[in-house]
Order: sequence, then structure tokens, then C-alpha cells
Amino acid sequence: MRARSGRPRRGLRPLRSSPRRARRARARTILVYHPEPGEARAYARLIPRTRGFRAVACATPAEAARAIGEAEILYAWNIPARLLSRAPRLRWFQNMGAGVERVLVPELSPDVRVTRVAGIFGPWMAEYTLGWCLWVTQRIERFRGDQRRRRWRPVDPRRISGQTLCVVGLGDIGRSIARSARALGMTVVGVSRSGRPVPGLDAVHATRDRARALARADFAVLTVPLTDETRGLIGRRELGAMKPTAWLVNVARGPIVDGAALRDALRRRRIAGAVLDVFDAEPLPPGDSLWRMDNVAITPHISGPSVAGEIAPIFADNLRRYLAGRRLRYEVDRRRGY
Ligand code: OXD
Repeated sequence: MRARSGRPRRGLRPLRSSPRRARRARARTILVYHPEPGEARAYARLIPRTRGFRAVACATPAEAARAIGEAEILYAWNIPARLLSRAPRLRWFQNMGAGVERVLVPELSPDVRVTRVAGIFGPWMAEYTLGWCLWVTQRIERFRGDQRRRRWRPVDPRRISGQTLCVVGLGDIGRSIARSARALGMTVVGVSRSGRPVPGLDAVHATRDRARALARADFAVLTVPLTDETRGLIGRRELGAMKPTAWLVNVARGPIVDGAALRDALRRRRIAGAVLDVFDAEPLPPGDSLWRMDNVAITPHISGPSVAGEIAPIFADNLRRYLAGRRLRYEVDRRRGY
């Protein structure tokens, strides 16, 4: 998630956001945590005024450590896990992103409800995925290189229409990518736990048959959450099943792919290349061999940016539900991990 604040919407009045004020007051506390101060304030400003509550915006672990003991609601991105064991009043954690593997840690009490963001990243990630697929089929890298050398070397682009995209993970993000790919005339095959058919997809395979789905792909995109079940989901066997002309796009999480198997497949050109937005370690260390591979495109975890203005309505709706004792939207099943 790359954070980008949206403008405060009209009608929402800013909440006071000083940790000291919050500690003094008796009001119930919504702790807003984001490592970028401007973002923390932007998210806090967009919380609807709610009687009896105040929002405390924190951008450093030290600030959050002072306020977390009071927090009943945590609205956060990337809060250090150690702080979660110091939150005796915490009842609800609204994550500002889609993936919750860093939230579901032993430090978080099992009684805390966790919600995530869904329904907004799909269109961003569809544009990212298809943009990079078109980068391949339109041979953009080659023509830009030729331009830099003032070389005139005609070669036809390839049509993306008719190519096969394999979408591994058919949650809202995967389905959004699938819809956009179909609109460009691609054949779309999916992989899901159940393998149940999904309208608009040409075929859906169960996870255990993922190698068969990947074998059909000209492009494969990973959109599954990181859980015990999906760690290492794409390894030597799956990469070995792919066509040597196929590209892998990872917008999910680095550890879903076996890193050694991926580097090996890329080095030996077992697959044509990879577009990687996520990594085991982020930022990707400067010495990592992926930086040097000419069949790898690297982006710094930006495929699904969190924009405060897009996430605010989800939080506001959940806050209303929380106060009314109703079911929260996008509540995480902590046993399943998403
Ligand atoms: C997220 C992310 O989880 O961007 O939303 O990584």
C-alpha cells in the first residue's frame, strides 16, 4: 500500500488529534496510526464526528505507545505488532489495507475484531496488471530502448486479445482484474480454493490443480492473501508448468512465491519474465539479484494505493455498525487469515 491522502470531504468536521488531549479526556478513543504524519492526520480528519469519541492521530511508535492504552478502536496501517499487546481496551481494529497478515499476530488479543478494506483496490490493480501486460505485448521496453539509440527497427506488437490470463485468487481484486482482462478480449482462467465456476471466467481450477491453470497462461497474476496455506503456493512445480513465453505478475505478497525457485526460473528463462510489486523484504534490498535481471520489472508496492478519501467511507460505515452493535463489513475470519 502506498499511502495517498484524499481531500477531506465537505460536511465532515475535523477531529482534534493530539495524543495528550486524548489521554486527558474521558471520551472513548479511536487511535489513528499511519507512519506518515500527513496521512495520519488526513485519515483522522475524515472520521465523522461521533458523540463520545475522539480521534487521536499518531505517526510514530512512541506517540502510539502513549495513546494505545486508551484505544477502543484502532484504525491503522503498519502499526508495530509490539504495541498491540499494550491495548487492554481495544475492541476493533480497522486495517487501512487489504492484507492483514501483519495484524493477525499473537500480540493482538483474540477478542479484538479485525476488519480490512475491500472493494476499492480491484480497479487500481486491474490497471496495473493490464498496463504491464500491454507493456509486454506492445513491446514498450524495446521501442523505448530503440528510441534512446535512435534506431528504427519495425517489429509488430502482439495482440493482447486472445491471450490467456490466469488469475490466482478470485476475491474482489482478482475478479476485478478478470473483468478488465475480458474487456480487452483476453481468455481468463481462474484459480480458487473451491474451483467453483465464476460467471465471466472461461474456467476455474481448484488450488490443488493450479499447475494446470498456470500451464495455459500467457500471463498469470497473483491476488491471494498471505496465509499459512498460500505461503510458497507458487514454487518450482508451478513455475515449471508455465510456458517459457509466460509472464508472472505478483501484486499479492512476496512469500506467496518461492523466492529461490522464482530467481532460478527467471535466470534460466524458464518463464519469460516477472512483474513484481511485492517482495519478501520491503524495500527490496539493493543487493538482491532481482534488481539486475532484465526480464524483471520492479515496482515499490504501489499497485493498490490506499487513498484516505477512498477508505474513509468504509471506516465511517463500519463505525456506524459498530456503534449500533451490527455486523461489521469485511470482518476477517481470524482462523482463515483473511
Ligand atoms: C494492502 C496492501 O494490504 O496494499 O492493502 O498491501
